[in-house]
Amino acid sequence: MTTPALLPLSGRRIPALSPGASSFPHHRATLRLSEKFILLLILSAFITLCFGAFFFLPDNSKHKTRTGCGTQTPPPPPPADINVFLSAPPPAYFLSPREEEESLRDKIRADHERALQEAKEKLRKSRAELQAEIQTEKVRVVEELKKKEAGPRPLPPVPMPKVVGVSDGEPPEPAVKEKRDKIREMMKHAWDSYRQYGWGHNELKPLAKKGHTTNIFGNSQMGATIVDALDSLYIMGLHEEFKDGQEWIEQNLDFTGVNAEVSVFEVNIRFIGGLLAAYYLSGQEVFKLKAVQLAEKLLPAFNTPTGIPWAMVNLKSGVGRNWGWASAGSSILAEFGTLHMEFVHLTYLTGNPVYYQKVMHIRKLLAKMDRPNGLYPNYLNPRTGRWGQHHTSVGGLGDSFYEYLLKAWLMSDKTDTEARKTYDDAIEAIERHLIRKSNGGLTFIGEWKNGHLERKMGHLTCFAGGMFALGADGSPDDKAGHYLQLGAEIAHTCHESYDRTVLKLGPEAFKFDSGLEAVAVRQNEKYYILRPEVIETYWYMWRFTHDPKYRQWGWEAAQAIDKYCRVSGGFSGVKDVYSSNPTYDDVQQSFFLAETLKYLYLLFSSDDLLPLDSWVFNTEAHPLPVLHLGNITLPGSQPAQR
Ligand code: DMJ
Repeated sequence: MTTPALLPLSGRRIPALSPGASSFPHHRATLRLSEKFILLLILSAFITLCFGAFFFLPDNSKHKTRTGCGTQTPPPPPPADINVFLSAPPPAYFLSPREEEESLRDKIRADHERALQEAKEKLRKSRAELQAEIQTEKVRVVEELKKKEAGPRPLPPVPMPKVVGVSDGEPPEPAVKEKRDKIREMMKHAWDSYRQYGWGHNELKPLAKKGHTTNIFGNSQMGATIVDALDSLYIMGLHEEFKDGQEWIEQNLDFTGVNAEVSVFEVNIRFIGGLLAAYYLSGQEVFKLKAVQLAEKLLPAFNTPTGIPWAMVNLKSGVGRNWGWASAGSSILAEFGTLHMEFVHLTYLTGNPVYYQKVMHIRKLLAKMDRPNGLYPNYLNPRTGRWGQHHTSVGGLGDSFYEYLLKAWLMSDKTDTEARKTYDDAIEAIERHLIRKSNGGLTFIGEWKNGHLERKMGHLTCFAGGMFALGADGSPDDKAGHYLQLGAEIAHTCHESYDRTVLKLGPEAFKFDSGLEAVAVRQNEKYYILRPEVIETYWYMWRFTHDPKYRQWGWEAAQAIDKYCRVSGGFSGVKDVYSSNPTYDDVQQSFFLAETLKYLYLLFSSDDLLPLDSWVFNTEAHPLPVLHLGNITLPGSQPAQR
């Protein structure tokens, strides 16, 4: 792989600079740099002339005149603080008004003559000399920019958290090993296909065999699949592939000047989460540096009247805005509520309190707000600080907000009791208003819309089974058994949503209404896009219960994915899980490598691989170590309290 001179994420490489070459060869609508330079010279000489004429002309304030600069009115008097414009004239209080005027004239005359002299010299130079000069200047500017923006800034040394269980041996049971080997083979097929057809693009179109991107990445080329897949490659022992990904990141992942409007949430969970996990697993500094550089680019998103971040931010300009479809310009709960884990780690690693403060500010603001029926609506207006539409969901728009409350507590070595309490209160309200049993006895989590329960559950909501199990230990009133049971019931319901389809893959959303039980009704809810949530719940349930049915269910899903989603160019989503002849959506999602395959691999691994008392998985399945802070206090925080 070659190293381009400058590598913007947009994939439009700025060509290596060669003498006389234009920086933008395909855009002759604009001027060449050399032409711009000459124009600039002429313009500056002209401005100097105008400025000089302004002072040299006799006092003409009584007459209307044309100064040569196009004005028809007398020139205004020189500004009182003329020193701002002219370098170092004698201090005015030493001179009489007349001397002051003389001094100014001399200065202007000298400036004028120098400018003319420089212009003459430039014009005397040959074209080759001018080009060489321009070239030198360009190289200087590029070097300076590189140093200023892209150059690695050393981060303060911090104690590396205890990193345990980053690899394990082969599973002792041959049947388990065989399954795990199969998952690794699927990972290799997904990665190799992306490597071959989509390298550097965000995702892969496995049928068209080319790169794919979406608006969450600002339609730029940021190699999302590479960053998202790194830690999965690492724990699966695919070290050559990991190295290949690392090299791409070292040479290409550069956020300097990238003019892309990205989703703050997606970039945080996939890129920052992915880079941090890769750093902790491998110890390679480059991942930490890239994570921090990117995080800095996200910070302007928090510049809102309330400090609730915009959903999107332009990485170059820092201008933020919200999705057009979100209730009255609102930010989304699951988006601004899913930054905590990564941002706490950023402060830990950099010593910069800003990340911690941003997320704690969000938490404090939410704590002060009234919650209808104790529920958090999915929409919050970042200008007014008021809730938007009263819609509450544990699936899309709400999901990972609850997940991050629990995980903030776990990640803090259970010292962040405020997060735990907030989680417990939220789950208590959810159980009261959203969780029901269907006529057929399936426990489901519905959606609350303006006081009405919609008896529909999303594939995304299925992650909650794992969350309930993960939060069981430490739940109030010793309800651990209850929450483990609730997790098992959700896992069962979600398994049913898979089992009741033709492909044995779950639909995007399914109903519990009018005699329907865990099946999709609308055509646009019948797709499966390689999502992980059901398998994620199987894995957590397996870790907490070791009930073999979870491995069995996971294996069923893996086989179905391999049978119906695998194509020669990778893995694709399918549009209808109830059709024996499904069509493909032609997208290999980056989360398939980050999450779906990772959770499957872990399901057939021992509990020693990424043990849950040492690691907490972010919502994109990127493992971050528990911070045993002990006596260390995070910058910007209060001392840890047990
Ligand atoms: C992932 O990007 C994350 O899990 C996120 O929290 C929501 N869902 C997708 C995958 O379905």
